Amino acid sequence: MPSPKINALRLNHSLEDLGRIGHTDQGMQRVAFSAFDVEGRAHTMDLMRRVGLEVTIDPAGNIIGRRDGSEPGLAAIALGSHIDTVPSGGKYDGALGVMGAIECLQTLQDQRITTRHPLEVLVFTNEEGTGFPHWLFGSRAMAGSLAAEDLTAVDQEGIGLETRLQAIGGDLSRIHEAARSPGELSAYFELHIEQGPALDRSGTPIGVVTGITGRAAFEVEVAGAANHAGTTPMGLRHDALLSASRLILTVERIASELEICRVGTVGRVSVSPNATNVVPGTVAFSVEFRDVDSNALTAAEAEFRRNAAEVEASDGVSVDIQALPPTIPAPIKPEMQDLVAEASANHGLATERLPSGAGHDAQAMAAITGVAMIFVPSIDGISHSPLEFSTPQACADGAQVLLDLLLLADQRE
Ligand code: HGY
Ligand code: MN
Ligand code: MN
Repeated sequence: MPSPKINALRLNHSLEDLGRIGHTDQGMQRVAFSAFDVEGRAHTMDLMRRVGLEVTIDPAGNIIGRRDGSEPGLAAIALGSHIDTVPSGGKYDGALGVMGAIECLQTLQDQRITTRHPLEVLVFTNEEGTGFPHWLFGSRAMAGSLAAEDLTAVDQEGIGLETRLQAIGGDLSRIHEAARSPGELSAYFELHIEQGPALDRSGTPIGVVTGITGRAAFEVEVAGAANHAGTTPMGLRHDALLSASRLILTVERIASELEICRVGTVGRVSVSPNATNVVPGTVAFSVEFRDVDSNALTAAEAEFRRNAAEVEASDGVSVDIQALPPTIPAPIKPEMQDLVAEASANHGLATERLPSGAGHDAQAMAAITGVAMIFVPSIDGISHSPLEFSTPQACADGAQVLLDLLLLADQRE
């Protein structure tokens, strides 16, 4: 029997509607815990209720929409992603997975289809980890894998998690109640834009994700000596920005020339006192290395720390390196990949198997259930930018495959 068809126009309208929340001339600003994020969450919960979901918020602020199945003893099949964006980001990253999941539930409701398994739509808190620098926060809380430093962190405004979580209906004092045990969920499926160039270049409509990258991230502070820019001889300076620049070039060298890991990035830098006529006293910057191999991340960290010790000795500065909780790579089981390929073939959609260079909530959820990810093409491979774009057809193809995937899993498990 042919599977039910999602409504492509309705899906793309819901993407446009959500895309207006936090949209500015500089791109999407729906950063986690911001007023735009609070508004986007309220909008999304309203949509979830309209498709018959019972909506709750767990202590980590994750939004959980649940619908019973015909066999209540079965563990729920979950669909989801995130709606928080990076600053000046795009309107498809995360949003497609959430709006696609809601469209699947709307289609089932329209066609009066009840699945055997209960269904859940999950909207995870602070996937990006930009405002509040600990990414995959909600999904790691649900997977029971938060570290102590996740709970004591403060964001760039010096505000802690307790306040931020209260603003979105979470509760830090009960954070560990967000954890769900293995077996509570039957599977977790995530539709997402590729955020890279592979599918667009090959003209393939659906990506079957084979694994999700790991990440080693650090907050680095270089402390030198602020001094007068006009009177301080070059040989007597301890210029924190000069030393930081040497280390920033090292990050690039570790990933490119030395090929120790796949990519390395410094995305955020702050200089103090940040004045034209003052030799910089301190510089704080972010570092992240990514690779599907944990050993490569370990080697990249070691090389970075070795270079930092050299810069300390040569420049007479101190370099403090604080590691964020590591994100381990998550392979996706072949049988879950095959299910995505089968769901795609149901609609004659060609597939390509590829790893994800981006991190996703699915990699956290892999700790407690079987996961699968569906990618659709990002035009020119652009993401985390106002230029991020996926065509309405691509978004509809992805949502259709998500629905077929859920129905195949519902029949099989
Ligand atoms: O940064 C990432 O890889 C993802 O978009 N959070
Ligand atoms: Mn994302
Ligand atoms: Mn992202």
